Amino acid sequence: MKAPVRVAVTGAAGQISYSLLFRIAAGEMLGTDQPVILQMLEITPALDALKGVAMELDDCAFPLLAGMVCTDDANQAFKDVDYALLVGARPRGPGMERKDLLEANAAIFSVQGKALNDHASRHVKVLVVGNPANTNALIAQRNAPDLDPRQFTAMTRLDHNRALTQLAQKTGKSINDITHMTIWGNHSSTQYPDIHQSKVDGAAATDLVDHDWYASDFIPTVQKRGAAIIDARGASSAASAANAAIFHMRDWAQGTAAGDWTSMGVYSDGSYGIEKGLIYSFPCVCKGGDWEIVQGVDISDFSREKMTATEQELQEERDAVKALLPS
Ligand code: NAX
Repeated sequence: MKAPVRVAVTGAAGQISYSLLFRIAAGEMLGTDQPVILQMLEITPALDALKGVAMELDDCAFPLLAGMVCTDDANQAFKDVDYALLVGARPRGPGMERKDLLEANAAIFSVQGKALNDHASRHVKVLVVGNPANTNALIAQRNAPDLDPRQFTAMTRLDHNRALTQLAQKTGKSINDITHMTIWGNHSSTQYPDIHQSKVDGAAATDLVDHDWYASDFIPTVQKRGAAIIDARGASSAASAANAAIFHMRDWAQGTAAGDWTSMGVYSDGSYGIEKGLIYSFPCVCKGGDWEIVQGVDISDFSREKMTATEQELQEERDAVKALLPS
């Protein structure tokens, strides 16, 4: 049996974590031969609820669960962690403006970025799920100057998975037949789900669906799927978000499927003309525990306009919290 690795999960008493923690402990993220120590962070008022989650984890008698830490101290939660899934975030309260929300989260993610910088393994892989995920990831990254910016990522895998299913259902195929889906940009309603490179059972997706459906149905459906889930369920996506977090980390740690790519919010190196330093979702291939942005994808005028719109939103979000970012 391998030596255990340490996995931090924040917002550990929340609804996404209620699905996520059990799947990590079952080995679905890092493999069924990889023991894990779960280091769970919550705010002080939620520590009792977190204790209940830990009791349930105990009661599962997971063979791979080698230990647990429950804490309201980020320094303790991130001590020596190899993986950090930052799920907890401040939700929008009544009367809260977008800028207030960004600032409240900037405060949380700057503290967590510093704690990761000071206490995590030097090889930690960080995934930010809590919204606004891309900008929260940027804030954490900027507060962790001793870590490589490439160690901070934001989750657009749920959007990617939603796009796969919409295309599969439209073409009457299985999601297993679909490759090369891309989500560009922000995890928000400006994201751009792009099927121009997608293949359905080897055929070009754009040959199988008409442009009207793509532009007027597919794109808004994927962009607004989170709101549709809230309307239907009375609560935001939880199990599917946890699933996407598992897939994101699994692929980063163990590699993307041969011949395919995934979508990840990553540190922009200027690829495709996207401003360097933003956390922007690109098509990525993972191998050997690292990711790289897929190069050479053709960008049509239609795509460029949408990629720029979502880039501008990320620039605005960044500018709204600029005062709180270390220079
Ligand atoms: P919940 O409100 O059920 O849980 C969040 C938990 O975080 C709460 O238990 C809260 O006490 C805790 N928390 C708040 N501040 C904290 C802090 N400073 N340190 C540690 N814990 C803290 O929300 P849930 O449904 O689990 O969603 C969590 C986040 O995921 C939200 O920000 C949500 O918007 C975001 N999502 C992101 C998605 C994505 O694709 N990137 C999709 C799903 C989801 O909407």
